[in-house]
Amino acid sequence: MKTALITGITGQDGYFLTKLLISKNYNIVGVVNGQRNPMLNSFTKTFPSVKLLQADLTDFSSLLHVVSDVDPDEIYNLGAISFVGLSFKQPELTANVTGLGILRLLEAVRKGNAKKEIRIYQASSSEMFGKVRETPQNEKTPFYPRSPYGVAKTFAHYTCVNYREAYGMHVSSGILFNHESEQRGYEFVTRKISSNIARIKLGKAVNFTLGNLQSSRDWGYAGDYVEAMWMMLQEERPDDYVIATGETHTVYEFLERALYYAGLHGGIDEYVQFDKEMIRPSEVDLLVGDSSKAREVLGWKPKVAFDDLVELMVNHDLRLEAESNSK
Ligand code: F7E
Repeated sequence: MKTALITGITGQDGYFLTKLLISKNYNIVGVVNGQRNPMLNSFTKTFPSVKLLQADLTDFSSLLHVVSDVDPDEIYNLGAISFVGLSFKQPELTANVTGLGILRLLEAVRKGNAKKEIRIYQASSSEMFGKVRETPQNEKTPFYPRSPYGVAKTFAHYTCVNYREAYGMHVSSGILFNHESEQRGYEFVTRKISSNIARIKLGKAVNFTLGNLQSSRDWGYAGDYVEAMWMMLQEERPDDYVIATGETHTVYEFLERALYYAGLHGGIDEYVQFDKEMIRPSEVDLLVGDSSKAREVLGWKPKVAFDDLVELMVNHDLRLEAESNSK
């Protein structure tokens, strides 16, 4: 039985990866930090067999202990300050957790002197492409990050490349484009839209606020994307892979589709007000990924299309809101 150690296990990707690895009969250990994680209760209820240990990506000694105690076959580093908007407000914290976190983890693996080779997955991000140098973006496209989050992820990405080359470590990075689901945090634009539209549909709200509706993202389904993470670590040779659908849509289009699936037929202005607080000091205007390498080498492909993604998120939030009425 293989053992996987997962940082950031209580987030969206942690949820789907845990489900996938349970179905593959892994022993799973999650890293959790801090005294109060709001997601902890629901996570332990959903996954009672998963062991959780206290450690923090900003605390090298805690990582060293966890890696040595657990002796994992695979490590998935999903832990990060992952909200781009917040990274502008807390750039140093973002650099420390999102950037330096993987450096500490890699050092903990190196210093831990494990007898077997530990395979490591790093959650790299399409935010590294930022002000894109070419379209679509692939593994060879130069990076031009546009936020403290993107800068930190770029540092982390190159750290992984360097540890692979310098020490021969089995470290792979998935350059994941936006991936959403019914488990997505409410601060991200897709979930903000699906949850607010559900509230409007059920008469609990009349409108909500958004910022820039013109940016374009390559949105896939998180459940599909965690499969790619696992596939990367099953390869003999560690490498970097773009994981994306190859389709791009504006925030406006996501909003339009969500209104349609909720059966709200008014104009967008009726439901959405502009909030200048949501405008970022520098924005990523257009992302669209070319995942040919992952498709050819790993045999990975996305299964959930854009319209299906919007529909499933809206339906889920309509159900959630209706259930909370009946309680
Ligand atoms: O923003 C615009 C916003 O916060 C998408 C993270 O998972 O994917 C994600 O980063 C777009 C941006 O995601 C609101 O300005 C408009 O252009 O959902 P988001 P993101 O910044 O693309 C990458 C791949 C990651 O790695 C990140 O960790 O939507 N937008 N109005 C808004 N965004 C938010 N959050 N809230 C608004 O009200």
